[in-house]
Amino acid sequence: MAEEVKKRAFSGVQPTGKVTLGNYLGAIRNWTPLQEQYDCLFCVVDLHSLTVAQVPAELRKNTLELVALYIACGIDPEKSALFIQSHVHEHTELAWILDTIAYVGELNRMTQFKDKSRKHADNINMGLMNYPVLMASDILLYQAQYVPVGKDQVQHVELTRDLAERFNARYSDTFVVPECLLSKSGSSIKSLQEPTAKMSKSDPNENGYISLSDDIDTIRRKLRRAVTDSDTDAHCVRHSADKPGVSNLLNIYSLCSGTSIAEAERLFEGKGYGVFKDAVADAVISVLQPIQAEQKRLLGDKAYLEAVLKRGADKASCIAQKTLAKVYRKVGLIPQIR
Ligand code: AQP
Repeated sequence: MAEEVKKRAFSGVQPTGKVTLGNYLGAIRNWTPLQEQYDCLFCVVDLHSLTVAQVPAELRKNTLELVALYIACGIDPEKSALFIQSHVHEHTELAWILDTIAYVGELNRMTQFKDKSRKHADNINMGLMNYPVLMASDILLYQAQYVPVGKDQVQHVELTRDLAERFNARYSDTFVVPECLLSKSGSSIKSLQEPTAKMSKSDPNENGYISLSDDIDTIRRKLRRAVTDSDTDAHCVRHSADKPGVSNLLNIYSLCSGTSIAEAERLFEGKGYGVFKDAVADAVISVLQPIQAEQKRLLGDKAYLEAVLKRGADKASCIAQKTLAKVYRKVGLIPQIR
């Protein structure tokens, strides 16, 4: 009997700093169950992180820490390919081809480009604008059907779909047109200080985010300081659009404790924000502590991490080479005789 071909899923995180609870609940955590169903590739997208200024030694450290974190969060290198983007040179090569069919106007309209241009006004480089084209290349290179991401990346996946369809229409069927896989409740974790904005690892206000490497005291302190809502219903733990701060904390509590939001509202009825925030901290700590311990253990075993990365890059390269060769042929480039 013919073996069933699994559909493919691809995703990645940039090693731009300390990974946040938002990255974890919105993306990484949702990758683990996919490994059973799909052929998964998970990438540390180091080339993307160069779009904002990096200290080279820190970038190297963050990259390795992120590799260990993926495994500590449940990515199993026996099931999924885990690799570093810059180890597979086809990512940048395909990005160039896609650049030739991407329009300046559509890249100019990307929300992340506008946000980051505001935040890094002294460094609005071409890479920042080109970021979504490189991301499209990451995905299309592997003919991935599914891209598990948080809400903030949906616009980039839509652009990836547009580029795939445009290329297919111009040069005949080549790319799988991918779809987003969004988790129901973790797709947008908000800043603890500004609960209408997303929690982000490059937030200059450290109290806005919980980093996956924060210690117990820091997690408690940040959650106690989290902005709540001063409405007539003050101290009422309720999930609603007019209470973005409390709703965000309820969301975090629910995702970390496995309690539904309705159940959590009942649990904290009449108890006040202080008790609620301490319970959110307990729930977050219980999720992060085992991850931190495992990440630390893995970082002590460099040889293992290197072997995982080599195996991951070998598997990824194999798929990437095939796609790129097909693309080069379709656009009219002459293959090199070897
Ligand atoms: N607040 C969030 N809630 C849910 N999901 C989130 N993601 C990011 N923030 C949240 C998801 O995490 C994945 C990896 O993101 P990334 O590091 O590649 O880039 P990003 O989306 O730009 O994340 P950050 O934390 O805001 O990074 P910086 O500050 O460096 O730009 C993606 O799937 C994203 O949706």
